[in-house]
Amino acid sequence: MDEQKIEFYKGPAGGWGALKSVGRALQRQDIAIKGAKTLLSANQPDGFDCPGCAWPDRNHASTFEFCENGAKAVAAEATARRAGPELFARYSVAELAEQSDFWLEDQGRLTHPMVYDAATDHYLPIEWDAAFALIARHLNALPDPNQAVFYTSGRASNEAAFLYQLFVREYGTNNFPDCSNMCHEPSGSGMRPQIGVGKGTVSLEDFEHADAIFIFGQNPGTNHPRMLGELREAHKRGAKIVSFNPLRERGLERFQDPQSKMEMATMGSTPISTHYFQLQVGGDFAALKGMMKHLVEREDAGEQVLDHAFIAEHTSGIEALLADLRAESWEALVAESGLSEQQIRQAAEVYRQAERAIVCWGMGITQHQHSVATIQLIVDLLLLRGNIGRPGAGPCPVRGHSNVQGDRTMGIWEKPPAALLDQLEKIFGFKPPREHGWDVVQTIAAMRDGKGKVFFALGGNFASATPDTFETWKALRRCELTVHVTTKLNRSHLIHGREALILPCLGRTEIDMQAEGPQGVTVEDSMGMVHISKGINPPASEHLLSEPAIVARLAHATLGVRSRIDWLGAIENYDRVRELIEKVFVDFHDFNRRVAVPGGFRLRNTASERVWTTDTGRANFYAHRLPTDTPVHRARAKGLDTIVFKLGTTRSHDQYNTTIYGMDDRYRGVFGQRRVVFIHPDDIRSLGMRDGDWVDLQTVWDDGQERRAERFKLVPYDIPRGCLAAYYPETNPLVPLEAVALTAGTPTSKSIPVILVPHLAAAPAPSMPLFEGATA
Ligand SMILES: Nc1nc2c(c(=O)[nH]1)N[C@H]1C(S)=C(S)[C@@H](COP(=O)(O)OP(=O)(O)OC[C@H]3O[C@@H](n4cnc5c(=O)[nH]c(N)nc54)[C@H](O)[C@@H]3O)O[C@H]1N2
Ligand SMILES: Nc1nc2c(c(=O)[nH]1)N[C@H]1C(S)=C(S)[C@@H](COP(=O)(O)OP(=O)(O)OC[C@H]3O[C@@H](n4cnc5c(=O)[nH]c(N)nc54)[C@H](O)[C@@H]3O)O[C@H]1N2
Ligand SMILES: [Mo]
Repeated sequence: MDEQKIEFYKGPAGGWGALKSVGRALQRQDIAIKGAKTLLSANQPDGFDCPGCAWPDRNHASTFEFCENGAKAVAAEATARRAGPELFARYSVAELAEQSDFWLEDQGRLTHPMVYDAATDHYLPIEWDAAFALIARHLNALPDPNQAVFYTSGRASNEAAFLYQLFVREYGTNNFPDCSNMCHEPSGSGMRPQIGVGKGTVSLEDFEHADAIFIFGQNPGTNHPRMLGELREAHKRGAKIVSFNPLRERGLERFQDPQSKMEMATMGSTPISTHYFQLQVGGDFAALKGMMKHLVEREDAGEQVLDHAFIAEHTSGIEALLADLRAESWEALVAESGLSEQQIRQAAEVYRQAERAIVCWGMGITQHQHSVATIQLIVDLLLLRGNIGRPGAGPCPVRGHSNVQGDRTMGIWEKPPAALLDQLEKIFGFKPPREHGWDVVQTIAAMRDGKGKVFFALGGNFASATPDTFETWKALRRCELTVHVTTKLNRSHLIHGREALILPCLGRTEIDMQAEGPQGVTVEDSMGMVHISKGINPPASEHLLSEPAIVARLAHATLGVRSRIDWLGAIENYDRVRELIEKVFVDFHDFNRRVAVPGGFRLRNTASERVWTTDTGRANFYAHRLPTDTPVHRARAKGLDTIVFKLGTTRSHDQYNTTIYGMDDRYRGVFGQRRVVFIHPDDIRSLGMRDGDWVDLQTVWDDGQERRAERFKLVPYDIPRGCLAAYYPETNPLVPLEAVALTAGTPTSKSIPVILVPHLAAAPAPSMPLFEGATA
């Protein structure tokens, strides 16, 4: 294992550090020349879509855009390592479960479909047809299709996602929990009633015109490295970049562009943020209200701040918002945001002085109890000055998984709009279920309570990504059947139902050969651009099937002659799947032709045209009272004799969600380890503890259940007092299942009320190794 150390990182984000790190990643995966060639095909017009993140490509039709974490994601998939039947013959499931998450994925690509054998506690190879027959038998035996659930992770292509929702709805349920439920769900829930679309309205060109870019709760240096290129350019032409983040994140401070020969040769770098506001975890709500209050005060003092013409022509509800802002007290806004009145006014002045403004946000905004309201305040702020639907302005929720936005567009949604169901009925002639299905949290509760019996996952790592880990594990273990379509071995395959299958699939980087030749799939990025993705590597094993093929063959096996759809015909050539997509969704007209153009096409976004498909036919302002009833407020009101902290769980630089690439978090100065908790030095002293002490984190909750994550090292950090940060997924056992964003159901992974207690070396080890290093 690498040396464990904590060392302040002095360099800029990007630069040579990023190049070195890619070299190591390729070496780890035993990739030589092939890897380099694979990297050069990422985000090329005739290559595959990078499986890293959903940030759009600027030069989709020209040069390769270097991105460290994109390269790591590609290397992880194109690895030369294999996890074949020998691995499963050598280790029982109980033995595999003893291994860390890092070790599991590090075994490499899965090569054969596997079935769980309870008699020996081993996974054994199974033929594809037998696997599909097994699933079909379970599905057809359920008295009610709503006892089955179909999870999706956001890497699935449009084609796979479309066929999947079609199959599941023809089968008879809307139980579509997906990773979006844990991610940007509140963005859609907030914006849809407000501006008529659940997506951002900006495109990359808008970044060239914005005078100010606000970034709330995002760490692009790690999670969207290519976004730094846009921010760097914006900074260079004098745009103001304003970050709101409790932690000082390196990538939001300085960036050395590996694409710039000049910066690389001279060790130069470009500053990113012109303003950095280190607010309290969850303080954005109050900060946003404060910014708007400042604008209204200036307006009331006789200045022309608001865009009255826009407000009059395009919006509804301004009076209630203004009244609410006028009544709000600065004292409360300061207390809740953790920023001074002057800081809030300063941020608001940057906004006021900008002719055109963009607001970006990520998980720091979406994973709280009041996320939906916070997002509506962001949109209010934009609407006050007409910053939607003109160049250089608009909301920009920055999505995570590379096709998470496309999956939702294709109908992966537990709350499908009636219009989609009508359309499916009209075109395919079956009666889709009308009742809404379960989201992620509802699915876990339903399986735990015995109401969900068959769990099928198209990608992802449900057992590790979800909240309240042990409740989730109980839930999965109560299932009659669990099935995972996957590229690599992960925890979810070991926390299985009475019967279980692992179905290995092709990755994005691989050639997808079907009856009529090699196929491409399509994806939609965070800004609504749809383009084709074609693999270039030979498949990791000859036994792999593509995701569309798995879905189609399963549908054929399950529905048989009952079905109105020619499943096997559809996958002979994915053009046929796209023809079905275009029949259902008008925005995909001429799909095959338009996606054949290098770079693809942009989906229509009505809000960006100032067409408001809302209940009022206008953009709606929403007024929201400052909340004082969050779990953290309640926990603090208990009067415990120790500090109740607000814990935000976050990603390290060496991970992709639950996939751990390595043990370093370079920009935060953490090396060789992950069980750390970032804390203000004065809080360490107040607790009577010292740097480097080992602590357990314990959730303060009302249901009498103990939620504890053990053995974390205290790391003094530039973070506000009363706040903590630690990595996900190690901290997921701390998130109570019922702690969700109001109306969106998203687990509140960024604001968990916790206390710290000294870790007793003698404490019994957890019964199962909890993620990497837990038992070290
Ligand atoms: N390399 C890599 N790329 C990824 C991923 C990955 O794991 N690795 N994951 C992908 C996915 S699915 C997603 S959703 C995105 C996630 O990308 P991000 O949205 O950047 O996600 P996080 O790392 O969880 O946290 C973001 C930031 O929120 C800050 N924060 C925490 N609490 C608060 C708060 O209350 N207010 C504010 N203003 N900030 C807060 C944290 O300090 C952190 O800087 O990235 C995608 N891209
Ligand atoms: N505490 C806490 N919890 C969180 C979050 C947080 O910030 N804090 N973030 C949440 C967010 S934003 C998200 S999006 C979720 C992520 O939840 P998921 O999407 O479920 O998790 P991932 O870790 O992205 O899934 C990784 C697995 O996907 C499989 N995989 C990779 N490529 C492919 C492919 O091409 N096809 C298929 N079929 N499988 C593939 C691999 O087996 C890999 O093990 O986690 C959420 N959970
Ligand atoms: Mo995500």
